Amino acid sequence: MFNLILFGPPGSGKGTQSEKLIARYGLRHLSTGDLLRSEIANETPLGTEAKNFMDKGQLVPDEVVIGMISSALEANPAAKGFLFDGFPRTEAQAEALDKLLKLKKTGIHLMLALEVSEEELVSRLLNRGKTSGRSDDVNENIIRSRIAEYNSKTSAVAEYYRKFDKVKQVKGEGSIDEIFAELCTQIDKKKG
Ligand code: B4P
Repeated sequence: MFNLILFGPPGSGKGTQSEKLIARYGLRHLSTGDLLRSEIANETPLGTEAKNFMDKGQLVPDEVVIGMISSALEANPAAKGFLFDGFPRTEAQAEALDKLLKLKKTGIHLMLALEVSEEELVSRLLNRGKTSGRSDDVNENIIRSRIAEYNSKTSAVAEYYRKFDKVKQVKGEGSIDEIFAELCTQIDKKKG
């Protein structure tokens, strides 16, 4: 198995690059943002709870997203690897993911961390908000809250994986294809 985390602040290109990476490497894409938005669209109790946090630009509670990822892993026993997009976002989520993967006798092989300036993030997300219909993309204050949540709670997750020498930083500004090429270079190096 090959398990990859695509990491970075909101708007750094995780969703965009994930689509291309799963096509190239045949990994199963697990995006907690997409899973949560699907719960909201289906008006489930979990979705109703998550929406309260997402609309304010806050992280959804750990137990909710960990439970979702655990079910998604169970539902894909034959996957040849996973691409985790937007997860883990806290140290507690990282520890839980390690435990879940250990049960499957595997682990995280690589974290690719996209680096993008705050002004570029805000401009990309406001731009996406014009067409995405996402309530968390239309208001600059909410976008800045998401970036603040990332700085206070999520950026430490990279430190967690750095201890195990699993992190590669990649410049997330430039054309989508240039960034994709650099991500592939890092994956191919790791896979050997
Ligand atoms: P996510 O769905 O993960 O959304 P995101 O971080 O905003 O987006 P992403 O990073 O994938 O977007 P992309 O850059 O591809 O999370 C949404 C919310 O869900 C969170 O705020 C939180 O409340 C909740 N949540 C999710 N996971 C959670 C967890 N594990 N724990 C707790 N809460 C959780 O795209 C951005 C825009 O940039 C697009 O318009 C794209 O076209 C553009 N773009 C991409 N690459 C570009 C480039 N190179 N140049 C120019 N534009 C580019």
